[in-house]
Amino acid sequence: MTSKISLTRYLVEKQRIHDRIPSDLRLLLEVVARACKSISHAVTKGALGDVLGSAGTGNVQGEIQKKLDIIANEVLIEANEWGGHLAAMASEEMEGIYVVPNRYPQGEYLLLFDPLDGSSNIDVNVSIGTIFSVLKKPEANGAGVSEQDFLQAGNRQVAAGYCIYGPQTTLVLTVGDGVAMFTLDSEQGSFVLTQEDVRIPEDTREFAINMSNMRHWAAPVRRYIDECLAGKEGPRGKDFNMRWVASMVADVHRILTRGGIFLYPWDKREPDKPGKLRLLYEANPMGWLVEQAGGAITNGKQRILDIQPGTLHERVSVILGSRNEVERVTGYHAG
Ligand code: AHM
Ligand code: MG
Repeated sequence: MTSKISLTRYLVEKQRIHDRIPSDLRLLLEVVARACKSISHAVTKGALGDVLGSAGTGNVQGEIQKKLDIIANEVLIEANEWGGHLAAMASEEMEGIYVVPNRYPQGEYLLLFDPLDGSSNIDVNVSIGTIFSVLKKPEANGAGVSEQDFLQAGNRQVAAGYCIYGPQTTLVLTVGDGVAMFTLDSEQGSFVLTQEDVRIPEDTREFAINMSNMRHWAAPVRRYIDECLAGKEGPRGKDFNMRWVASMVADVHRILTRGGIFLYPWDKREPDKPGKLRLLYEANPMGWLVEQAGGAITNGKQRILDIQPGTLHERVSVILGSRNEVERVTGYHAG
């Protein structure tokens, strides 16, 4: 009989046998997973738990917060602040960083998260998720911790992942040696390894983009989608399918599962904004996962993981997924 491998065992082996992660990082990832379990529980309750609807407040990006945005943010903070492995946290839902209070020991890691991605899907019972990224506090900056410490390029991440709350709750993780997926066994209360060495096919016939913004796109994006839509008779010589969940976690999860390309590009609606998605909480962690699975991610001009962030809530244009398609769209931008 093959025994099931829990997330705990997987992480212990990553630490002990493969020497891939130190014990503090293992503990941190365990705590994040525990918080995701608790968020999954709240999500599942829906109307019965009085967690649906708007909280009546706005976040730093001027977006209306849902009750679950706030609940998920609090769950992540409360779970992580006392363990001794973190120096500070940053969230899409908080204006500034959250420094671990003095009454708790300070660790050397920084945790960044989008507590509940796909907020517009909460009330309609469509998949949503939590996205997270882990950085190390730069040693050069002394004992304290500041916003500046978070402004590190995505290639400095030491762990990244997401947890999708869909028909199943699945945690997807990388610590830099491939991507693994863990499905929540709700009877046992533990995440069980269900796929290792996730690979994204290099080619695809499926794209994901919000087509309602078509008239606002830049020429290279328009050209790429026009060519996909032209199908067999067009320059690509094949038919394409389209999917758009409007939850990045769900769209990325599909791409990790069967390939595809996802675009949330810059557009003319707000020309001064580089894009809608956030570099530190969304693009970097998803980007590292995608690259670790053999895919690619760019902003049309450069690899996203090489971008030096200037501010905590910086936005970015995102093109990710099957390598050959991402390279094609990026090439159109160069031309
Ligand atoms: P959120 O973090 O506030 O939920 O916003 C991010 C989401 C992504 O999950 C998704 O890809 C995108 O916004 C959908 O945007 P749109 O509604 O413009 O299609
Ligand atoms: Mg989000």
